[in-house]
Amino acid sequence: MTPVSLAPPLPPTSVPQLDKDGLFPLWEQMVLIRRVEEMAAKAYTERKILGFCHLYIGQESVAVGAAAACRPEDRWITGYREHGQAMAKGVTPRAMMAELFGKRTGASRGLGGSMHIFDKNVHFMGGYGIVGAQCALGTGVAWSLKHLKTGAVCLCWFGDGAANQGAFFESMCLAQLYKLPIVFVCENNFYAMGTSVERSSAVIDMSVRGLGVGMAREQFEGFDVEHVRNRMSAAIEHARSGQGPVIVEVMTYRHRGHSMSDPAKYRKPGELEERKQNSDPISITEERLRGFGVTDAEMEAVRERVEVIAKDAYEFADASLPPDPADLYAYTYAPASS
Ligand SMILES: Cc1ncc(C[n+]2csc(CCOP(=O)(O)OP(=O)(O)O)c2C)c(N)n1
Ligand SMILES: [Mg+2]
Repeated sequence: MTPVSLAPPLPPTSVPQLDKDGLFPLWEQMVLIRRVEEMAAKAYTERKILGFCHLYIGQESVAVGAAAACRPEDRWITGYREHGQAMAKGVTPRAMMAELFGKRTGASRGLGGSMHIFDKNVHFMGGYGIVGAQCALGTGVAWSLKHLKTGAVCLCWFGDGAANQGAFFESMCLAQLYKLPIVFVCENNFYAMGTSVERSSAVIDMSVRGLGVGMAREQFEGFDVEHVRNRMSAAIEHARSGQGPVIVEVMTYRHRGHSMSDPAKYRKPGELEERKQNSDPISITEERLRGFGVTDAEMEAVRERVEVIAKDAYEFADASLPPDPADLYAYTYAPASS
């Protein structure tokens, strides 16, 4: 019997530092994601969007930084707080908003809604409403990627609450055993619905859960989009090179409630304001861009462009038709192959 192997540390990143031209589009993408979600919040209050709606506002740097570290063929699979991840992976604001509105032009043809955005064309393998379920599904995706020798990696996203689910632990065991090309990305936003991590977990560094199966792990702050891109690059390179999976825990914070119907009585007084002031990923990147000499006028021009795209998404969704009732049972099972 060989002794238990300790997980290797993640290597330093090999990607070059971003200059102004590299950082600017990442900021622009974060601004777009936020504005489209603000538009979704407005549509929700107008009852254009029904059912659940979990906003990603405050966490944009995590998805955008991760996307900057990925190749287009890499797969993403995630939970229900997925609007930002979907757009970062390439789902268009129109397809996303139309899905939220439950329209046939939506990414999932209006049959999925906010929690079930899916877009095969950009390898976005879905949001899922069962907490932790995506870990098992993502492990299956990674299994197929390995056996089809695609060279692609699966990013499997979940929250601090999902890190207590049995499916997550079981998935880690298999993924490590078979050295699958998967990065488990735990977005620790400090709360699972209204329960803080301290109240739900004895060990609050979720990434150390990987050590039990010998998985490479790391925990880092996710408010600086470039830092996320660097550490995610290291994790993805490790998984892509065949060395096996990685678990990264990205510390982040959501500015909005758990969902649109959250009374939000569980935060400490002043906590949200302090976080918005000091840890807002968009403001942090804005400061860095100013350091590169970017002017307020240049940023304003982007905000105006983003406003047009977000409004267009809203109007497109509003004007689209609902799904055809004849399609009620379509897409539940794959068509039988002939
Ligand atoms: C298996 C299962 N248990 C419980 C729920 C109810 N539920 C929905 S969201 C949620 C909290 C999950 O929190 P976290 O994983 O931290 O993700 P976050 O909402 O913070 O992004 C719970 C318990 C569920 N959807 N599925
Ligand atoms: Mg959480």
